[in-house]
Amino acid sequence: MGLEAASSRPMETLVILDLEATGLPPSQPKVTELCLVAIHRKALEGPRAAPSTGAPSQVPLPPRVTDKLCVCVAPGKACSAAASSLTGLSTAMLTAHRRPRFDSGLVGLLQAFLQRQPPPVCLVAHNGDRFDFPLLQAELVGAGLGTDALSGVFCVDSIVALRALDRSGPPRESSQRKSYSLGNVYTRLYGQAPPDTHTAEGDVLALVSICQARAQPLLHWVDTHARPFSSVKPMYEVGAVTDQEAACDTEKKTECPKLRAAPTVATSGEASPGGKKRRGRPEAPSHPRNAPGTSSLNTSHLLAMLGPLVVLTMAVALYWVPWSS
Ligand code: DCM
Ligand code: MG
Repeated sequence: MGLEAASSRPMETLVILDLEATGLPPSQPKVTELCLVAIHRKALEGPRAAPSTGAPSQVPLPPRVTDKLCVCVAPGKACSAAASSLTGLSTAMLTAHRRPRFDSGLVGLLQAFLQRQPPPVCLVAHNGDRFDFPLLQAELVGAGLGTDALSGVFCVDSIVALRALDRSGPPRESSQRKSYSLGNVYTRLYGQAPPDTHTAEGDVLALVSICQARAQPLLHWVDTHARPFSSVKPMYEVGAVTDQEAACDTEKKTECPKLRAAPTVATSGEASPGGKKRRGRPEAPSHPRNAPGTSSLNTSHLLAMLGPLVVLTMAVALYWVPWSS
């Protein structure tokens, strides 16, 4: 996408990212909401940054200069009860509000948003290596783009970063077994739970506050550990969905002939027996002559041809029997 960057250069823009989804792996989750907040490294290095050590401090104001992109997405499959209860989002609600699917239009929006940022750009997500990055890659592939859709962009997982920073800190800290969940890290730093958890924007802003608390060491760690986003493997195998299919509302399948033809795969998105995710695309009809596995079609043709032949044979037999005796 033209965001050329060399990993040897310091990351100039951090884009804090969070995805909400229909559930957790291995359910092949789909995105229901995403939020990206782009921050220039100067905003973290600047005077607003919170002190990096000591007792819980006041939550800093977020940097004044940020770009923000928050989008709700119709997932095309049901949210788990747990996911809906955590996020406050349901497939019915997203559909009722006519949110489009994760389609090529949204990918274009993401690319344009990232393109505006001074490179090198690095995505930062909490547990990103295991959840947000592979899920985003699966959605990019599902929208018809390849895993290079965000080429030139880098990524780091803030859990990995914070663990590594603690390990390199005083032994007293690193010897403790700590939880690195977003809520627990935030509470350790600021003595209170983060607001608006499990909304994409709320989680991003909580992570921004965490980044502000550890700004200098974190930036240094990011500069030395950022990896190309294109190296992230999709969370699951997925076939591309055309824009027409993506535009079809999964809860209004009757309005979409393609989806009506394959309602089970379109609504659930669950793994097929082979483990391959299929989403709303009906099976291509097998060719009756060439393709294997068309025996039922051939049998009916054969019966249709044999029928008259049997009748003819019986007639001839009846004619000959009286004459021959
Ligand atoms: N999630 C879930 N069950 C959990 C935690 C998370 O299904 N116990 C899913 C739904 C969330 C998504 O993961 O939308 C991302 O989690 P988080 O809100 O922590 O970013
Ligand atoms: Mg979240």
